[in-house]
Amino acid sequence: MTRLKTSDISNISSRLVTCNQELLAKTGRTFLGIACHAYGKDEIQIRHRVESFCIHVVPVTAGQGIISDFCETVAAILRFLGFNALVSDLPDTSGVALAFENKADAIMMADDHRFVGLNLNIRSVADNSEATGRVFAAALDLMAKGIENCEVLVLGCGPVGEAAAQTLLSSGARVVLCDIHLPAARLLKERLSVYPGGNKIVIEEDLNMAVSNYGYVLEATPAANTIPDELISDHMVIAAPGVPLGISKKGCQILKDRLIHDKLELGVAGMAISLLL
Ligand code: PYL
Repeated sequence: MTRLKTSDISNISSRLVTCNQELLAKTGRTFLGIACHAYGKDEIQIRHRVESFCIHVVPVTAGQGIISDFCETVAAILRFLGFNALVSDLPDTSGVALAFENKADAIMMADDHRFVGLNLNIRSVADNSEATGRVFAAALDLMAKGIENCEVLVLGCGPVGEAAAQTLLSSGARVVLCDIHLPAARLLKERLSVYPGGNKIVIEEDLNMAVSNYGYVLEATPAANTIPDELISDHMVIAAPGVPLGISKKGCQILKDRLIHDKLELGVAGMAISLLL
């Protein structure tokens, strides 16, 4: 998992309104709407519930320590979605204890290995990688105006790619897996074979060949420039949760409204909605 830098996230809070409008133009839904679509929830009902749902974002000093602006940005995204969210005054154990003592409904916190949401009432866990893959797959479904029976190339077979592939299968898409580490693609194909449509999963071993052949791509790799500019076609639609973005600035200009990417927002929205379930 790529560790975010403050420079990756420092402008997120100030651009939430703009990014929300851009998502609306690309998918017909907002951050909240896409997250509700990902989890099959009615947006109107969710709107009524979010403002009374209290989430404490707890800084974690373990490992490489705190990333400046990380917790503040997570809380800003949650407040933008309508949640009653705050950054705890205390980190680590003290922050967790304070959330319980203040009867918070949930905690969100991240060490160097996992970023999770914890529902303190029903003891559920929302994992950022799983939620991110699920929400970006839902965004691709919306951009495609229904991904059912479409072939989708999933680049990157890690936790985010796995959640995305599973969500795409459940949406009726025909999933094609590609990873620079072939055993990772094979292992994921095996794990997904138990789901409806999982037995039809195809593995592409040549990334450039794969990118040239598919119009819908879910880019979930931790590498920059995964998709070379010369392979980006006029009909391509890409949802890219991978950090850093696997497409160059020139590639983004070619794709324009046919690309969705962010480094934290949609994943946090998915985590929050999954905590409400
Ligand atoms: C959650 C992000 C998404 C991509 N990489 C993940 C990452 O950067 N994880 C590390 C987060 C550390 C947060 C730090 C703090 O400020 O509380 N412990």
